[in-house]
Amino acid sequence: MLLLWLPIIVLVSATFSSALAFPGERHCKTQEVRKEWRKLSYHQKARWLDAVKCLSHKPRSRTFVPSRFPTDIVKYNHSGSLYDDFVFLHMEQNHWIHATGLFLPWHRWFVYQFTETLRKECRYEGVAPYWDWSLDSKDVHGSSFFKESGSVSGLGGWGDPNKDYTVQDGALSESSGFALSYPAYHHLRRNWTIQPYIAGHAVYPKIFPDAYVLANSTFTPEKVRHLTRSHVGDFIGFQSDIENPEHMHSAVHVMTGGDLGGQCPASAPSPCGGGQTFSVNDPLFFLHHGMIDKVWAVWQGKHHRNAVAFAGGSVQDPTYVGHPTGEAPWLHLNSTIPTDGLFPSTTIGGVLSISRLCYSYE
Ligand SMILES: [Cu+2]
Repeated sequence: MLLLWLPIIVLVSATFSSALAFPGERHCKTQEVRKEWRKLSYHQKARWLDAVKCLSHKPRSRTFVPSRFPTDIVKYNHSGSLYDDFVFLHMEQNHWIHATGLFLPWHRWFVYQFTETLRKECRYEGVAPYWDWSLDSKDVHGSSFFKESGSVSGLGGWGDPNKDYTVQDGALSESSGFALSYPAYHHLRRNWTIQPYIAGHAVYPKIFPDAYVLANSTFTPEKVRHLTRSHVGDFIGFQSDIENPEHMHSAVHVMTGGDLGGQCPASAPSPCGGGQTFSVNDPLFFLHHGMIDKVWAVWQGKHHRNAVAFAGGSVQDPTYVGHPTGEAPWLHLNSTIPTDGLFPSTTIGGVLSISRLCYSYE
C-alpha cells in the first residue's frame, strides 16, 4: 500500500521539474574546482585544517536561533564555538534532514556554507576538499589517508582505545587545541569498526538486515559506478540507495566511528543521544559529505532527467522502511532549506545545480 505512493511522487516531481524556472545563468565570479584531499598540496591541506581550527576558536554565532527541540539531544551550549554551532545545527535538525527529501539538498548547502564561513571568518582561500573513499575500499584501515600524522597538514589517524578513542596525531589531535562541545566537552575521536551493524541488527533487523556486512564492501569503485548509472530520473530510488543504513553514506560514518559515527564520548551525560546527531564533530564530515555530494552531482550529470529530479517527504517515517525518504507533507523545489540563521538560507531548487552554485568536482 505504502509503495503505491512512489510513482505518484515521481510524477509530481516531474511536473515541478518541467515548470521550474531558474533565475538566468548566474554569472560566476570565480569557479571552484573541488579536489580530492590527496590532490591538495601540503600547504593547501595545512590552510584548510588551520581554517577549521580557527573556526573552533571563534565565539558562537550571534544570528543562530535553533528552531527544533528534539528531546534526544543536549541543550545548546552558550560557551561553544562557531564550529560547534555547525555541529548543533545538524543535531537539532537531525530528524528532518535524514531519511527525508532534504537529505541531499540540505547537506549540499551545509558543505557549501561551511566553506563560505571558513572564507569569511578565517580567511580561507582554497576549495572544499572531499574524500573519495572508493579509492580506499580495499584497505581503509591501512590507507595513506589515515596515515597523515603531521601536526600541520595531517588529518590524523585512528583514536587510542585506551584514551576513549581520542585521536593522538595530526592537526586535530588532542594536543592540537581542537576541542568540541557536543554532547559534552571532548577531543576528536575515531574508532575503526569494520563490521558496524551487528548491534543495530540485533535491535532493528528490518533496518539493518545484514548484520555482518563489511563496511568497505559498500563503497567500492564498482558500487559507486553502478549507483551513478542506476535510478534514471528516480530521485527517491537514488536517495534510498545512497542513504540506505547499510550502504555507502552510513557505512563511512559508522566504520570511522567515534565522532563521525556518533559514538558518545565517555564525558557525555547519560542518556546520550548518539547516532548521526553530532557526527559533524569530525571535520572529516565535510570531506565525506563532499564525496556524497560529488556522487549525487555525477548521477545528475548522467541524464537530463536526473539533473532536475527531486522528490521526498518532509517528515521521517518512524518505521523508516516504508518511506525511506520521508512522508507527507511532500517537499518541492520551493521548499526552504532550514539554517536557523547560522548562514543564509535557500530553496531546494536553489541547490539542484552545482554549476549554478559555481563549483564543480575534479
Ligand atoms: Cu547529516
